[in-house]
Amino acid sequence: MTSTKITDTTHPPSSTVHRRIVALAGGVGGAKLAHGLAQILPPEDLTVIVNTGDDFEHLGLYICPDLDTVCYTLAGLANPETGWGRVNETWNTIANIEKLGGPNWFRLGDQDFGTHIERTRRLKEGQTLTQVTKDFCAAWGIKHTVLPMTDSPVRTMVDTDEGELAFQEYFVHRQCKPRVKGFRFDGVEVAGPAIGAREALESADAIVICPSNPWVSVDPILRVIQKINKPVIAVSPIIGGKTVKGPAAKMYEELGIEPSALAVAKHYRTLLSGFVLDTVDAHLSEEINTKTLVTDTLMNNLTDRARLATDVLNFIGSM
Ligand code: FO1
Repeated sequence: MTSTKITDTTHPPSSTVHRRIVALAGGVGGAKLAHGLAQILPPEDLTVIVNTGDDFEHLGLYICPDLDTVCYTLAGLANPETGWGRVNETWNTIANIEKLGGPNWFRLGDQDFGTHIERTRRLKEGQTLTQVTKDFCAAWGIKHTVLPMTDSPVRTMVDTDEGELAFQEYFVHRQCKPRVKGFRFDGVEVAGPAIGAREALESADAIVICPSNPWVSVDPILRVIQKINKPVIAVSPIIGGKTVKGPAAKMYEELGIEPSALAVAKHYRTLLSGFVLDTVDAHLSEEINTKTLVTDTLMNNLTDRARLATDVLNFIGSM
């Protein structure tokens, strides 16, 4: 209904209101905004709760793609080309596995392998994913709090015309080729939020839903945390009818969802106090039944991340 255009995007503007924020994030897009928020907010004012529905066991290792993407991004260790995996990576281990006839469809780099080996060892020793993530963040110099959404196994399962597939099998191995009919988050009914997540949500001034896929990456988090009684501001991952990265557009079409910022706002409608959409989608603002901020949401570089985070925080401050 109300459209607020913030024009002063100097970083960090003296007017930026510091609030205690919980950010909900999936993979690459979510990680970028989380990084922007981390550039502005002091460590005690930002907790990032990350989707673990994409986690899977592969080559005997416990792999958490979204959690690693967020941590690598916050630590400045992410591969800038893919958004996932490590910068300055080498690929000797996966090449050797391939040579020996093992599976090579999930591209794990040598440094990344180290993360999965050490995480798997610690989990087998009985540590929780929350504890392991906390220790890894400390080792990587991440000062803000990063939490997996849960310490219980939740698995995003994709219902397709070729049967039900685990998420990475569908998304990476089969490159989204099977026709998708829906999603199921196996284990979500019995999964409680990770230790610290409930407290972070209770002490937050606002919840920011980062620009991650609402149906696949954010819904599992919302299902686990269940109740939110704080203002929620979502940033659209869809710009000009297109997803910034990845094959999600095909997924939307098959699910009968028109890929648009409007569809995202409708998806979150019961939760929203505010919605952030790109300038190219400004015309949709009037149709969105909550307060909106129209701004540049594309994050091509570090400055963009901080600028969008500043805009979001100022939007929250204006409420
Ligand atoms: N995505 C791909 O499309 N291909 C890969 O080979 C791949 C490897 C990979 C390794 C580690 C990691 O943390 C993420 C990786 N991803 C890969 C990304 C990831 O699987 C998806 O983008 C997310 O699960 C969706 O949020």
